[in-house]
Amino acid sequence: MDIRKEIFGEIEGKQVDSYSLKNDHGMEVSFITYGGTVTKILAPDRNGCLENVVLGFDTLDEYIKHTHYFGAIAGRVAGRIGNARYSWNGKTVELTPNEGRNHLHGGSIGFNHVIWNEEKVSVAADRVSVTISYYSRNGEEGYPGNLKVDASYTLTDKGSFLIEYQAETDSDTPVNLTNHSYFNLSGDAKYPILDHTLQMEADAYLPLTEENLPTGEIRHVEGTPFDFRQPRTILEGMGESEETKDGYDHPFVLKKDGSVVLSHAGSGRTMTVETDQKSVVLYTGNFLTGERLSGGGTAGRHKGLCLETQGYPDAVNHPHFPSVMVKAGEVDRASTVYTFGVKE
Ligand code: G6D
Repeated sequence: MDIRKEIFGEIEGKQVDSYSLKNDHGMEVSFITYGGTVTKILAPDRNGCLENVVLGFDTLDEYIKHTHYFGAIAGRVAGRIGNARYSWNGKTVELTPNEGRNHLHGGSIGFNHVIWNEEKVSVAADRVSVTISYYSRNGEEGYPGNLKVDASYTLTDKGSFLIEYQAETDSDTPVNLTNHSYFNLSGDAKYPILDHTLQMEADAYLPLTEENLPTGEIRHVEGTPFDFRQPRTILEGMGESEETKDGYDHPFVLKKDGSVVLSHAGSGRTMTVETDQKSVVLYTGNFLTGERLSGGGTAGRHKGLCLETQGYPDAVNHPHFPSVMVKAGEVDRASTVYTFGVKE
């Protein structure tokens, strides 16, 4: 087990570092302190060939310039908040409207655009871990309360990558953090993800408005393109439905302790996602443009898919959704485990 730390660049005189976590079987997870962005996950295929299974870049400048949140932490609140506002205890809170009239992924300078600080590095026989932190000040993007956030990235010797968040605030505020990695198990973004097989323990999904906001309905997946209770490919799922003709960008309601399994027949790679979060947004890279990626591949429509484990989007405006509000003095925790494997 090993951790390597290097300087990745600097922004206005502030250093951005990169960390590479390695286990004893060649698997590697790299991330940078800019946005807590996961830049590389090397995972073996059925022949033991290690390739990058997330979309990423080689330079800081490319991460600063692109608008697709590749690999980044999304927050203070991931997803959209309608009309960039919500009410709490009789007060209306106005947030930054950074996508039309709505608020997306924490605003114009969300957690993906800030430099996180190293808190702790630990190396054990079966895992290596780095914890980074960010102090989000009261009023940032309109959010109330000073929020201290820790994000811990851990790689185990069994091929699991854990992302654990911990947040504490001095005033009631919504918190909904996720990681926005685009996965592509073919390796180095060689092929689109339409042939990836997905199985999700989710009986329901949240239909969306024209603005990609939840309508408030919680709809059963039976007989819909959102039924991944049995494994099927993304393309099979999309079918001819109007809702999914361009791909998916939808929240799924996970069953308690529900998991998600993504696999790619061509490489034999599998990825199992387990989380304590109540939903997962499946986004199939419908709006990706042709950025040149590390490893020589190019981004582009459906060249990666996100499984953004999180609370329900726009929960602050839907009282019947599970709340994402964190009270002053409370500690909010969230964790997701991505376990990589191969199948014959
Ligand atoms: C688009 O609608 C999608 C979002 O879900 C995604 O997170 C973003 O692109 C990167 O806005």
